[in-house]
Amino acid sequence: MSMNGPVVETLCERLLPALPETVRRPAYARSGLKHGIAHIGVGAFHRCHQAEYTDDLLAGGFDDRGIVGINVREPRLDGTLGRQDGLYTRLCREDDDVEARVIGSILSVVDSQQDAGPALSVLASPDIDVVTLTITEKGYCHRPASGELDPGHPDIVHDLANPERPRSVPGILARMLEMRMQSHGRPVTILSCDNIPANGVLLGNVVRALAERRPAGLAGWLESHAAFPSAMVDRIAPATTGADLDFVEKNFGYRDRAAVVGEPFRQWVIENRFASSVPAWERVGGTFVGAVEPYEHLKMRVLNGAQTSLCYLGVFTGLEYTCDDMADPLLAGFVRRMLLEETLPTLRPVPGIVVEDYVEQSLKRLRNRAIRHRNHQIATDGSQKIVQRLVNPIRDRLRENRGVPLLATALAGWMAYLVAASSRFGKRWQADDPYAGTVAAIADRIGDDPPALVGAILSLDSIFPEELSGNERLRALLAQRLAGLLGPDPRGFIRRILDEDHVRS
Ligand code: CS2
Repeated sequence: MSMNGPVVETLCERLLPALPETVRRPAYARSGLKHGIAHIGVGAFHRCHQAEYTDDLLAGGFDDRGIVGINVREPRLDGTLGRQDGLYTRLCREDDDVEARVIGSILSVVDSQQDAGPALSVLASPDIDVVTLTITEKGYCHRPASGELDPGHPDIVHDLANPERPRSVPGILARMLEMRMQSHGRPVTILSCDNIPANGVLLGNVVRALAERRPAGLAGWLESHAAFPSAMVDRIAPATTGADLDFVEKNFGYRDRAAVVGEPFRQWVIENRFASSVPAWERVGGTFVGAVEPYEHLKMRVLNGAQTSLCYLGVFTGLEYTCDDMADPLLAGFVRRMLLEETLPTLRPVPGIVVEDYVEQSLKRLRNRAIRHRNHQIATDGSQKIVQRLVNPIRDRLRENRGVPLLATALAGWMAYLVAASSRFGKRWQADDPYAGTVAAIADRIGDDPPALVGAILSLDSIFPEELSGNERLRALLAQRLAGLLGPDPRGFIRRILDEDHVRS
C-alpha cells in the first residue's frame, strides 16, 4: 500500500455491508447468537472446517449457537481474529477458481497461552454444551504406539503436580470437568477433530488418566456427564501465507489478517455418542455414524498417507509443494501404485464409499494447483503422523505375509528426513518434530551406516511396535531405501524401485 493510497480498512462487523458482492457474507444476525460451542486450537484447519459447517448451520437457521475460539498455544488471536470481531475470509480454491466467503460463526476469541485461567472460565461456563478441538497430534501428550497418556511428558508431569493450573490440553479438560462438576453440573461433549485414529477414545483415555488422580469422584462423574465421540475430519487447508492476505486485499479491497485457503472438498464423520445437545452438523453435510473407524482408516491411510509419502519424496527430489509432487510423473506414479497395490488391500469396507474411487478422488485433490501445501509443512511432526498413515498399514500387510516395497520407501523417507537434518549429515533443513533431537543424536552417533541407523530408529518403542522392529526383512528393506534416499540420486533410486518388477506382491 502506498503512503498516499487509499486507506485499506480491516475486516470487522461494521465493514460487512460495504463488502463487494463477490464476497459472500454471514446470512444471519450474529448479535442474537449464544456462545454455546468452545473450540480449542483456532488454526487454519478449524477456520476452514468446523467453523464453516457451523456457519452453514447458522445460515440455515438450524441452530443459534456460535463458537468461542480459544488458543492455549501460539499464535495469539487478539491481533487477528480478535480485532476483526471473529470474522475472516475463507477462500475456496481449485486451480483457477476462487470463491470468497466471510465466516461469522466465531463470535469471540480468548488467548490463554500464559495461563489456563481465561480458557477455563469459558470452558467451565454452563452455556458451553460442546467443546471441539484441533490441537494437532502432539497436543494429546500420548505415546503414539499405544495411545496411552505419556506420564513423562513435561506438561503432564507439571499438571499432575498442579492440577488446578494445568498446561496441557488433557489437563485443561480434566480441570474443566472438575469445575463443571463442582458448580452447575451440566454435561458436555468433547469432540476431537484431529487426525489420529480413534481420536475420541484416545482423548477420553488421557483425560480419564488425569481425572482418576483427582479426589471427590471426578472419574465417576465424567462417565455420566461427558462424552468423547471420535470423528474423521477432512479438508486440505495449508498455512495461510502473506500472498493469500495480499490476494484478499487486492481483489476485495479490505485487509484480513485471519483469512484461510481451503479446497472445495470437505468431510466430517462424527460418532453419534453425545452427552449434551450437539449442533445438527449432519444437516449441512456432516455425517453421524455408529462407528467412525472405517472412515478414519480410509482417510488417514489414503489421503494422509499419500501426503506424507509425497512430502518426503518431494523434499528429496527438490520439490516444494504437494501439487508440484503430483505434477511430477515419477512421484505421482509412485503414490498411485503405493495406494492401489499396497494400501488399498489393508482397508475395511466403508459404508457408501468405493475405495478405488476414493483413491482417484484423493489424487485429484492433491493435484489442485491452487492449494500450496508445503512439503516441509506436512513433514512437521512426522513422528506423530506415520503410525496411522504408514506404520499401521505396513504392520497389517506383514501380518498377512505381503510385501511393502513402496510403503517402506515412504517410511524410510521419514527416517531420511530426520537423519538429513542432523549435523553429521549436513543439517540439510530444520526438522520440526518432537523426535528430531532423538533421531539427530542417533545419526550423529552412528554416521553413514544405514542398517545400524534403521535398527536404532526402529527401536523407538513409543512409535514402532516390536512386531516391526523385530522383523529382519523389513529392517533390511528400510536400510536399502534409506541409503538410496540419502544417496546422490534419490530420483534415479525411486525410478529403479518402480522399475523392479518384483515390487508387486
Ligand atoms: C496434512 C493434513 O499437514 C498434514 O499433516 O496431511 O493437515 C491434511 O491436509 C488434512 O488432514 C486434510 O484433511
